[in-house]
Amino acid sequence: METIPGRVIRLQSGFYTVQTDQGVVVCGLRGRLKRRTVQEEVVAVGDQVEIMRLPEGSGMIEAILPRGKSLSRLDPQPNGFYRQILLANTDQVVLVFACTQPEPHLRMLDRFLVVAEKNEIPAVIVGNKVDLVGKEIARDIFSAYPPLGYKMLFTSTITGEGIESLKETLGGKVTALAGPSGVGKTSLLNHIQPGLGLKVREVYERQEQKGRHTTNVREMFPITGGGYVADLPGLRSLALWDTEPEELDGYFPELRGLVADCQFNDCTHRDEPGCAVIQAVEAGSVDPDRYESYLRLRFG
Ligand SMILES: Nc1nc2c(ncn2[C@@H]2O[C@H](COP(=O)(O)OP(=O)(O)O)[C@@H](O)[C@H]2O)c(=O)[nH]1
Ligand SMILES: [Mg+2]
Ligand SMILES: [Zn+2]
Repeated sequence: METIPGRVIRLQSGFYTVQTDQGVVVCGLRGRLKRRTVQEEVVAVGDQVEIMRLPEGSGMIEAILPRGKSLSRLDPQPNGFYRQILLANTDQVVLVFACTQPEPHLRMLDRFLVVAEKNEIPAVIVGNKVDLVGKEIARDIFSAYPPLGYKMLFTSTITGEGIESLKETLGGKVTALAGPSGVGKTSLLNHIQPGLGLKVREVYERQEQKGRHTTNVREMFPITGGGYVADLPGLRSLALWDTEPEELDGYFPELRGLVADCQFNDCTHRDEPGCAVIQAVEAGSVDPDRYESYLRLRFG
């Protein structure tokens, strides 16, 4: 029997909706695939699979392709760590904040960036509602980020500024979207594609209230012309779930290269003598707010 390639776009109680060239097929999973060899999610949204079509229109997942970069977290369990895949084969994380209304919460942005860095997934920052402050002030608010290598877009659903760039950024890619409530995520997606914003179920706030119990993405949504977008569950506690304090400086691009120059090789960069990070902050080459985010994440 011929199999056809596809991508899992939805999980619902034991069934998997798979997008293929021949349309959407609701699939079951072959029993032999359920036997795990590693402590990891067997099937996640974003997985690339091979399916067999069944006569009555449904299908069967016959193979799951090796995953690329995925957003994941390690869940401590009595018998060891279990890797929960939030979104498989994630090409990028798009972090949406408003330039104002609500005021951008840059500590939260830094926390999201740590998650992206840890998962080795490129991050794009969107400063929405640029119409309310103007480009100059907007650039100033987010000035710390472009020098670190993060792509930065300024958008407005009122004037249409930046919408084309955002559309291009999302095209053909699997995007995990995140950002606080009220920043304009739904409005932006609806401008990219009518109805898209309404389809993307936002789980951010609900997950925030539940605290640490982050769940997987249950569904991602196709973008006409290629690509998918999924709303990422709340990340308030996600940044630190399985991050050792000592590795945190490695997730700040501007600190990464400095730590080798600290006098002590176990330097925490808080108050040690001969700390290259502290010296860089004092010299103005490391942004003090970013450094503050590092300290908060490391020491609470
Ligand atoms: N001034 C301005 N308001 C916006 C913009 N985008 C969204 N809004 C408004 O911000 C509020 C929240 O937008 P919404 O898309 O629901 O945000 P979400 O919670 O992130 O999905 C709504 O009242 C929108 O009309 C923008 O670019 N400029
Ligand atoms: Mg919304
Ligand atoms: Zn140091």
